[in-house]
Amino acid sequence: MKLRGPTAATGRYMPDCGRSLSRRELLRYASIGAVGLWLAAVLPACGGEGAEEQAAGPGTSPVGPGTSPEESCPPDGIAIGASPGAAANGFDRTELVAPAGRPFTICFDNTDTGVPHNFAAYTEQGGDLLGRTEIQSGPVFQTLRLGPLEAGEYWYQCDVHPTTMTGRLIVS
Ligand SMILES: [Cu+2]
Repeated sequence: MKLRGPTAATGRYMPDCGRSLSRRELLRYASIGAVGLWLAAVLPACGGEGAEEQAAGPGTSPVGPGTSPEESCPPDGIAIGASPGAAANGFDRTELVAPAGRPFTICFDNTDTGVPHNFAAYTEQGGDLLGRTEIQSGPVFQTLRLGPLEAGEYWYQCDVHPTTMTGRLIVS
């Protein structure tokens, strides 16, 4: 039997989501040693329950969701950015307004190439952490789910530059 390379196998044999493998197919995958690669390729694509956990591995952000580069900003996302020079000049916005009583998403666009930043929200300056993105060098796009928060004034900063990159988060 002629063996196929893993790449050819994943490309050719990727089944439709939801279709279970026959015993014969399983044996074939096992025989070419491509089961692991096949699982890695198919599970995330299927997006079924549990797939995310199984796909998570080394390199996955420990800070939570929202750091995947291919993730996009939802329509009601709140945008904020860090441009080149942000370490000295701050975020491109020093005030954000968010809705009270329901979760919302911060969309943080770090376009500061080679410079690490993050977005972190606190109850107040030096207060309790509400949520933060991973510290990563730009260019990187991150999202952060926050809330629900009670109406009031909160604090956000970049944890790398907490004296220059700061702002007020107004929840109303
Ligand atoms: Cu920073």
